[in-house]
Amino acid sequence: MAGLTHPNLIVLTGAGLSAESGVPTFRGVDGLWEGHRIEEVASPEAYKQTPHLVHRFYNLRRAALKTVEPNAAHYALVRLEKEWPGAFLHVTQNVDDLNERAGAKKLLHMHGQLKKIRCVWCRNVMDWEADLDVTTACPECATTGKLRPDIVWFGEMPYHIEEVSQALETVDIFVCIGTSGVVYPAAGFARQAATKGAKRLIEVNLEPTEISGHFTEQRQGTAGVEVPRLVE
Ligand code: BJW
Repeated sequence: MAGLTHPNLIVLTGAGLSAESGVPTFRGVDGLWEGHRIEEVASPEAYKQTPHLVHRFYNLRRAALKTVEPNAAHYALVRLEKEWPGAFLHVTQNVDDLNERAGAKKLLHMHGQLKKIRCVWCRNVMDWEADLDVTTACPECATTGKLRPDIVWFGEMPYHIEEVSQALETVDIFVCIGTSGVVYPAAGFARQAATKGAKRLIEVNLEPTEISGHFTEQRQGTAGVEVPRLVE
């Protein structure tokens, strides 16, 4: 994939990366959760109005992580991370831990992680594997009812934006895998990369997306097949 001697590479991934592992995407045919759109369960307003529903949504998904494994695309990205001659950054919108389980190190979770929780009272962020509900007390400050998934909901500021913006300044190659390109700010990264002078912009997806027009190359197919092929 290289061309320049030490090109800077950014990989942006979305739900399509983990789809073949059995993690449902948000906007596909299986995109509704118990009849709810993601916007109805992933916002501060939803959490305020129906905290039980929101906790159940995240408890089920946190528990489901135990039943899934990384796929060929996760492993191929780790190979790329290890062998890439220039700067490498993988920015994922995914909240699962499949990249880490495949061995990823240079990874930023911009929408948080299912296996982390946060106390809105004492602000501590903690690793968490069990179920969470409105009666759970914070292990750090003992306050009850202030723990929430450490997930970036609609209307909240995604994590690591400064770091990503800086990397976009000097990006040479931008690869986007398995995202529908409808959720900002991530949906704007391809356009930003193009504006900053990235020479190759590659999109891997089952189908054209809202942002396909910004890419110089399309790899239409499953991430499990197309990502290892791209990395070879
Ligand atoms: C395959 C495949 C296979 C399948 N192989 N491919 C109007 C205009 C612009 C912005 C806004 C607006 N109104 C509101 C906003 C802001 C809002 C937003 O973007 N809303 C849009 C819906 C319009 N954004 C926010 O609120 C964000 N914060 C923010 O903007 O703060 C202000 C700010 C300003 C400036 C700079 C910085 C900040 C926060 C967004 C938080 C998103 N959170 C979620 C849920 C939480 C995580 C969780 O519970 O899991 O994150 S929403 C959900 O969508 C999740 C995902 O990370 C995110 C993106 O989804 P993704 O990954 O693209 O999945 P899908 O399902 O949409 O697509 C899957 C794709 O894979 C498809 O294309 C398939 O074809 C493909 N695929 N199988 C390859 N095997």
